[in-house]
Amino acid sequence: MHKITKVVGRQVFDSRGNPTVEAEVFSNNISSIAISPSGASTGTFEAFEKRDIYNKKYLGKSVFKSVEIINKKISKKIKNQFVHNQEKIDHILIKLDGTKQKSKIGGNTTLAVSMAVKKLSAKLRKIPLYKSFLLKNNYKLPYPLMNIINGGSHANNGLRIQEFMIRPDGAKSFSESLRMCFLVINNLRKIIKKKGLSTSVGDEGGFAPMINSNEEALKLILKSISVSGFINGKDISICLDVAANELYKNKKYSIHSKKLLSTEQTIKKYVQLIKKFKIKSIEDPFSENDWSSWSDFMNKIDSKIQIVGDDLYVTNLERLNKGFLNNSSNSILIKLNQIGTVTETLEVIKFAHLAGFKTIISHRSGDTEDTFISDMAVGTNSNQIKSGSLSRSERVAKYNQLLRIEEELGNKSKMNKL
Ligand code: 2PG
Ligand code: MG
Repeated sequence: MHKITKVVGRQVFDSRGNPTVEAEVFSNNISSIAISPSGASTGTFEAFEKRDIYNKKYLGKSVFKSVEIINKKISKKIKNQFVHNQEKIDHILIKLDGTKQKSKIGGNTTLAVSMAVKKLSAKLRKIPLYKSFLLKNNYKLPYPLMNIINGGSHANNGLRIQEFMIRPDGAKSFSESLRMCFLVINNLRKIIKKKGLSTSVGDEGGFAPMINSNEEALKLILKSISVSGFINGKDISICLDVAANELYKNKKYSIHSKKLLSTEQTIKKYVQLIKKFKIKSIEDPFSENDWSSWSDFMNKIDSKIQIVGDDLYVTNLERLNKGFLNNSSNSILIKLNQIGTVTETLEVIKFAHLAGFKTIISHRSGDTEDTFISDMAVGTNSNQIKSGSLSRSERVAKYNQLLRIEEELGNKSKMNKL
């Protein structure tokens, strides 16, 4: 049986150029590395992200304290543990922190170690990482949710909605799904350029043109779908992440324009948008504490529309349970660093599936070359994966890993159901 012999922490950088935590876990001379990502539009109930706020050398953003905790405390605590005993190791990390939101040692500290242990276990067992999660056979590929126009806190334009995404519903294989997105993105670039707007990209690799109306962004996408020869709502669907936490003030929302509207008016506008643009999925349409608006919305819309809780649930079992009881949504976004360990993340996914929720595995807006989430999406039978656009290597790396998995599965490979 393989035992952990050493854990090393180090500070590396994420896609926004900010410091982040990397952990390397050893079993004798074999090791695996994992890196924690970092969000911009974060939920209040997420695991705490530890940074050296008083160290001005990196403007308060360095993670040397986390590195020290890994090298001194965590290394000592998990040394000699069996590598394959993920749950036990994760519980040691949870106990070492001891707080509800990992506010002592940081979810970014625990997660890097937890993911590195998972990777090392698969490596030592000589199995691909995706085979080490919940599923034992019948692996399927997730549909990509590609964020092709960036707004909100991920871009400097005036777009209020954070993510305008496409999902290639008509694709029969993962490689085909990428080809479809590739075509739409290339046509969108041409359309944006023709309008004299900038084709530079935002944090998640989608275009960030200087436009400020949601409808204008949606019209650009609509056009690029049809120019590519696809039918909106059939071959390709438009999906949104509103990230409404950022647009909530005095119980009102400024989603559709700068004007603050009541929940009732906001729902009415959503219903119009869904109809006009055949939108199939909306993430975080309301703020994280506004539970009643979520269930009001669910009661007003067609049950086929995917309503996704991200900041609402923060990959937390208690909050998901509340959402299940309240009929708040029918789908959950899964982000490992919202909770801080692999074991807790898998518990949330298992519960979500039992409750009939769809699971969408997600990157963070500050991400890295780590492709753990691609394997996790396949290994947990998750329907979809959200990893930005087909641009910026930290985004594309996740899609490339899925291409490799698809190739390895060969003619057994199938797409998951939507
Ligand atoms: C989101 C994410 C990822 P961030 O809101 O879903 O797209 O953004 O990592 O900034 O929270
Ligand atoms: Mg979100």
